Amino acid sequence: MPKYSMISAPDFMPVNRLREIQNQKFINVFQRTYQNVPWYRELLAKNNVDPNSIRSLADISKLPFIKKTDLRDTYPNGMLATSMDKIVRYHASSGTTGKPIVVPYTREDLDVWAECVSRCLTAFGLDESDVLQVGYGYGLFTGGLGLHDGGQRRGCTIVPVSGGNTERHLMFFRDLKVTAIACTPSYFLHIIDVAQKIGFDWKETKLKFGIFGAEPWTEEMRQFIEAQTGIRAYDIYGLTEISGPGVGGECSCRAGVHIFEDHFYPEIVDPDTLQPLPDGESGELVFTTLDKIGMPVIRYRTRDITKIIAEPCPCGRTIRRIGRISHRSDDMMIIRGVNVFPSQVESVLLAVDPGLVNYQIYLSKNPDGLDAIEVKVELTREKFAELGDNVANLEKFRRQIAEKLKSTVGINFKTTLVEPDVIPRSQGKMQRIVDERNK
Ligand code: DLL
Repeated sequence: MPKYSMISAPDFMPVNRLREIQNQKFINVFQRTYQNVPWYRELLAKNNVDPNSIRSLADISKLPFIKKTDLRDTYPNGMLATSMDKIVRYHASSGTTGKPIVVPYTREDLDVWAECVSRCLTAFGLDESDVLQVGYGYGLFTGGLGLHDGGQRRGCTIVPVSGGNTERHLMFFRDLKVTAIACTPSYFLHIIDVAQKIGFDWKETKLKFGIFGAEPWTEEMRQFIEAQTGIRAYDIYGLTEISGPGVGGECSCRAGVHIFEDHFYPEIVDPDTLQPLPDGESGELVFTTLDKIGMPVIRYRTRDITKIIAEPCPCGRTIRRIGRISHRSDDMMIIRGVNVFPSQVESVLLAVDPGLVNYQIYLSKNPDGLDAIEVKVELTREKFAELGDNVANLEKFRRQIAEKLKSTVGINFKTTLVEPDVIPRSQGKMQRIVDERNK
């Protein structure tokens, strides 16, 4: 049995003990939220739920869900469940429309968050000897400060570069003997791109771990990143409303994301009927925060689509896993009746050529009012040098992609090849879908 630090011991707790803890914490957080948040009392009254009927975790399905719009509508402090003098920090998630969702944290909330990120790092294999460079943005976004505090808790040396400044990232990788980089997968693609342009040699670094999350990314993308740089890439998951990065993360088996269930209770529900789904079935991930003091949420709908993997993981962790988040329900495009996700497009492109990592999907309306979908695919420098001035070969390559998209996804994509450096790069979350339907 490998040696684990105290901090990761809860990951290996006997399941019945874990369920007992969840049960006790659930009753406590439910009662606290009911007593302290008038909005929640009204929600229960509107849904005819008698709070006395909630006696254990088995009763959770009697409770209504909390939606993203509820947090927006109660902006800024309508969901606060403690007094303001206990709040030591705010973070916010920026959404695409309207007001942001702001989340207040107490000292205890920050403590649980740092513990969970630290448990993720332990599961990836980091320890006190590691030098962790943080390339997630610092600020209201939880990525930067989340990895910073968690990495420090793990005892790593932190290099807080934040997003941007790509050449400085590369310089520090080499000069500060950085062993781990944490950033969005799309920003790491940009780092790889810049490294290639300036002739950076990855072998001159000690980089071993990539800690990637905050947006969906595919297995094919993992293989591309690893082949280019020689690191091992790990998935870290989380969302601001629940805490930030570190709601879950992979272990060395890399066969799903372990959820820190002693703090965040997961459920999967059918996004249409809202009925709970059995383990193994895909649906919307819902969380109840079991310890949150500042802004607890009970049955919060994440809009992330995944499934619970109940089988024990070979790593020995007893906390359950979820499948990688392939997409958010908001990112699902319905094109002529067919459900399409950006991750399907990504898998197809990378299967045709592992370098086709820069792409964007455009949605528009045909003159007849039907939805049209176009994928713009950026050629790699090598492919551009090989095909650039040969129109027939370019067309052949374009058709190869279009046909593979049609046969895999089931609809016709307008497929356009573009030159290197045309698709906008991102320092944070990459916008893969450009929706021009309402323009
Ligand atoms: O993205 C927190 C985070 C920071 C996670 C750094 C991991 C690393 P939000 O900005 O609130 O918080 O966005 C949360 O991002 O509901 C998912 O849709 C998506 N997301 C986060 N991690 C992953 C992942 C942070 N590993 C939203 N895979 C979530 C797929 C992810 N999607």
